[in-house]
Amino acid sequence: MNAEQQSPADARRERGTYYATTPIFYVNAAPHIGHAYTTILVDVVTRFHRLKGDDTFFLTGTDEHVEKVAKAAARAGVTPQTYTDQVAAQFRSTWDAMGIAYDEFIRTTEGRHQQVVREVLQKVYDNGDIFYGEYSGLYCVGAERFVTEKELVDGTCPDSDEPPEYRTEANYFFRMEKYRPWLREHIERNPDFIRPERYRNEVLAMLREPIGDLSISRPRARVPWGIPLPWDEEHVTYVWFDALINYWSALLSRDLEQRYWPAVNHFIAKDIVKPHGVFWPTMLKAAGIPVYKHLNVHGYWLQDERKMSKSLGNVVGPLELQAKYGRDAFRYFLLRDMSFGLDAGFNEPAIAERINADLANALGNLLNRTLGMLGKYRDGVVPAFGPLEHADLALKDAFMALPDALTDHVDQLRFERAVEDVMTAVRAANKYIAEQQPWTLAKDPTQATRLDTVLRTCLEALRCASVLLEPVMPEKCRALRVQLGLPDAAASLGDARRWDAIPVGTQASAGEPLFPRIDLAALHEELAAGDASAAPLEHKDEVEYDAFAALELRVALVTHAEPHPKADKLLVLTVQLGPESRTIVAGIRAHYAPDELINKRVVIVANLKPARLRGVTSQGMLLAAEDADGHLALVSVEREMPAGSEVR
Ligand code: ME8
Repeated sequence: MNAEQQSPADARRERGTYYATTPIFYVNAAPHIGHAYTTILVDVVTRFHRLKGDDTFFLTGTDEHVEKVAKAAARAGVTPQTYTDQVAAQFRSTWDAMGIAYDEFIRTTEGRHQQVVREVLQKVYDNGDIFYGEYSGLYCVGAERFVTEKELVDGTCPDSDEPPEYRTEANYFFRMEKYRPWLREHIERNPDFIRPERYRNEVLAMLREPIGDLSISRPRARVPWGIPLPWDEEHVTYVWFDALINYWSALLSRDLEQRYWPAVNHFIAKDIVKPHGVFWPTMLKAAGIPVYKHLNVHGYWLQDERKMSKSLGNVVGPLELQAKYGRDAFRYFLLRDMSFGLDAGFNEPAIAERINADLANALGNLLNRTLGMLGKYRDGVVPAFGPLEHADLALKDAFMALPDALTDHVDQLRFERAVEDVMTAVRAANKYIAEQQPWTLAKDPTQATRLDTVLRTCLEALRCASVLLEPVMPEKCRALRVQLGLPDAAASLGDARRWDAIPVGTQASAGEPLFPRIDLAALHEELAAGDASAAPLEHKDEVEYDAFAALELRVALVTHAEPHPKADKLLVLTVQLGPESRTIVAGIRAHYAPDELINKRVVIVANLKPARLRGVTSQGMLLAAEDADGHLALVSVEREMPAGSEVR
């Protein structure tokens, strides 16, 4: 069949090639939830592609030639190699304990990687794209790069939150500026090269002005820990020039580059957009290697409104959380609660609430009720379908639409939507049970065939859900199918396109509850016990009624919202107060995406003196509740009230 005759669905079902990477993580400290998120995400995406039948390859690893490693090793009194061996092993064993199915783990201290780095460097050098020169500027050790004055936020590096130091060095430079016009054009011509769009725009903005040449070496006398340049052993390779090449060296060292390059999807968080969006493609171009296909950028997991990071010390251990909530349930939470590209707030009650709502209530309930009734009415034996009625067909259609919908969502990085679509169908199945009332059918012997159909419909719904959720919850989904009486085997996406896959007569039997409820009250108590926020409230001084009455509080309808052009934490909202429209600047960007706010009715202080916030005048203030962890929720009124209504 040629491509023109294929339907889009057929084309989608064709076996493709999919190569995905996580960043290689610095080995200056143990893995935390931020690293776990990207790694789990890539694990889920590659498992989804494997489910589809694609030829996939999943690469992760560690970035070891960094100055801070040399310093940490010196502090620990060991050699850098001993130190990195220990931490790299810790990353690897964490991923193994989390069931991450990576195909390759690369370390930048391995000979196979170093050899490729030297070859790439030599090639770029021979092409005349590397020269020797002197450079002075602000260097951030945390981010391992020179930063410009313009990039600094309150004197600190935007990537690491650390103050940079002034350095002058004679180094080798890569003629990066030369490739700027090419890169700009490439990004303009390939709208999905960097995704989501906000990061594409960020990189395009960087490319509107000169990007300069990139210093790619360090004097070996100062930094002995690194890969020596092939033509000048007195210099070692700069970390990014070394690290980025891992994505290529891992394939080359196994003769896999023909098979997987350049069908590569890099996954990173927004802290390392510049090295991946600017340094890496220009390096590839200069080395004559085809440029990668997609750079996929996610936001940060925030705790107390701050990025979780090793240097900030506010990290939660992924293994701890996995032990407490279960491996699959924890993965489910991470996938469902971050909207790709945006930041997400992290806290334990949110994990528990998500597990209870989706896994215990929706999916767990469907499983328990179905197997309970099957046991009670049919001794656990899977019946045949009778004639299908409208309600049966509607549920079947909802499930049969999912494989293509999920394929699109995953292609377009809408992971939370993919998961939510399955849950919507699962909730519809629960509603179907409530409407069909199998317990009533069971009382009437003339309805035996109808009862068979209803039970069978629920069994197929569960089976399809287990196939579709398998990339996110591999163990639980297989265990679910075992309870349905099916073999303990991996599924394929085609299994979710069938509605008749459980052989009639199969013996099903409920086992251990797969998705136990979490006792929220106990969790809150436990967290409060270890949390200073459980201290008594500190009240402000009492005020006269008049002081309160002087405030004009009103209901306002949000009609437009966008990020503040100059401040990371602020959103600029347009709100409607009766006939009047106002601009309000609010520090809620870490808590709400602009789109989420449109059409919300919020409460504002309407007679606050206007204030200029980073160049935009705010004509009022939003009210929001804040918990001890710094999470915000906007105040609104309990019924829909006209915009402009006064709040007394
Ligand atoms: O940058 N939320 O390594 P790194 C979400 N070695 N993701 C987070 C996160 C958070 N709060 N914190 C970290 C490096 N991450 C370089 C990369 S690649 C050639 C070299 C994740 O150990 C996220 O994937 O600082 C981010 O991009 C990465 O960890 C940074 O890891």
